[in-house]
Amino acid sequence: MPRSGTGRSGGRCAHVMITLPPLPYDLNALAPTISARTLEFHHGKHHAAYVKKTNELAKARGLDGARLEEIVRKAAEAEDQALFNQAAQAWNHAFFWESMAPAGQAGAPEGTLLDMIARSFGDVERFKAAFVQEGGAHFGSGWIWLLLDGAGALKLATTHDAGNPLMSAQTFPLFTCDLWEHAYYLDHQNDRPGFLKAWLDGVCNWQFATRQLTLAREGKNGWRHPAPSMALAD
Ligand code: MN3
Repeated sequence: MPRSGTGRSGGRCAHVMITLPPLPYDLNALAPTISARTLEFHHGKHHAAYVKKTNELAKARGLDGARLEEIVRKAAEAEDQALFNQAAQAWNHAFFWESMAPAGQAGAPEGTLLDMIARSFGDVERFKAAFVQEGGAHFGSGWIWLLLDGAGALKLATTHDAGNPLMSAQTFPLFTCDLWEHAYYLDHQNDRPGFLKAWLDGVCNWQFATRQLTLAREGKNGWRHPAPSMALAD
């Protein structure tokens, strides 16, 4: 088990822990699409709980100190649904925060990304309609992803509950949107399609998607969760 240089401090062991990444913007930066109150609970309660439980379960499984991507993969391989649910949700939420930008700073599809959207969906408006339709039709909790597939085409996919594309070498996520009711209910009530439309038009981070696409095309790793760091824990 990894230890700090001192190993122990005040009777508590130092462990290498997954940390809750801070939001990359202010709590009110995504309003009115996502209110400060939604973001405060979503990040500070929901996401924080997934991180906490991931650390507890990873430690119990001897995965203390592993990167989050590795924990997700090992949990999936071991069919450890309890750990997979927590770890994948921790990863999905961190990726989701990066998938958004404050209104006015979100950019628009340009260049290669725009060309690929046109090739895969017809045009941007048809892409948006497909995103709202697929995300709106997804039954229950989950996520919608814009993916680059192994053939070099863009496609939309939804996953249930904590599911994510990390297990597939054939798909590379460009962005995701949370379809769980806690993501939109305070602001949009049951109107998930309305939330998805506002999300695409207002806060979808096209600059992040462009960066992911570039990394994928260069054969590099995409966005990774911040490395685990030393923390004091019981
Ligand atoms: Mn969520």
